Amino acid sequence: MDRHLTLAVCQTGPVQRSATRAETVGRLVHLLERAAAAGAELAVFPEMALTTFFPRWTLDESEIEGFYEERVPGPQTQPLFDAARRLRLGFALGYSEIADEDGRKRRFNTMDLVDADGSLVGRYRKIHLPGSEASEAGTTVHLERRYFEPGNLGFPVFAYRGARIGLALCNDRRWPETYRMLCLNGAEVVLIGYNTPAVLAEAPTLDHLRMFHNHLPMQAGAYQNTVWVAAAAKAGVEEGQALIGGSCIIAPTGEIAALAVSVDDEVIVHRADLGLIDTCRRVNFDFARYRRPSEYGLIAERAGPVA
Ligand code: CDT
Repeated sequence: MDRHLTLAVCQTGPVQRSATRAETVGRLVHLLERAAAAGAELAVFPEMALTTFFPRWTLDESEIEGFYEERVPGPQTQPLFDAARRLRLGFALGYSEIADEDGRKRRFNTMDLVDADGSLVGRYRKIHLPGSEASEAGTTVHLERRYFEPGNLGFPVFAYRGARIGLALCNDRRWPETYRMLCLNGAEVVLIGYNTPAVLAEAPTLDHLRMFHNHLPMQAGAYQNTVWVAAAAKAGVEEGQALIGGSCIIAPTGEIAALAVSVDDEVIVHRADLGLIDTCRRVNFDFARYRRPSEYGLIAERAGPVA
């Protein structure tokens, strides 16, 4: 039986601090409409799609409140969920979450998977938080560790239109564990949102590799785990900081099947053949047949210290 899922990546251009939530949500609704018109069955938006990437600044408590969502959908994000229902198109949305949990306020960098009827399918909270808690001399200010806790939901996989979907956020995409854990949990498609600076003060000699290092781990993750990857950037110059684009849809072969060409609001679409996962698995990565987890620990123990 043929199994396909038409994926849309809704890349956004910059979201400036002055933008209202209504304006930003309006942009996202428009992107969702474009994705639906192109035949998409599932769309992915960037990390922190509702606001500017505020961890680029050192802010105090009184200044950060407005960047977090207490409830999703809430009054300001409801139009997006109404659009999903109207268009019969589910989506994954990255945003900053503030939750009442364990008797205290907890903040997470979160992505929700929303069904085509506007209901919540599942939630992921970013595990790999890059940067630092306070700005450090000679480095790009990137304070996710100041504003968020590491995710506490593991790497869950959710059913959507008969496909198994995993979620990840930005720096997660650079770690092999992300794809491996999601795929051990049965993921067939991994949806990713990101905000990635085009240059880093700490490593200017690597600037020319920023896009290569964006695609390399996602293509390797897709290939080595026989999974589709769809990744949405927030791109362009946001509050004076250039963010890379390069949003893409990657096949389980590791090939880029669709690629954004701008650093602005843009939709790319690809009809993903889920059958390709089995084909690629047969060639090499049949985990049940060929992985040897029982051996990996032994090899590490035997290796001993480097002489
Ligand atoms: N948002 C996010 O995770 N960005 C990181 C850049 C970190 S720069 C210190 C990324 O891996 O793209």
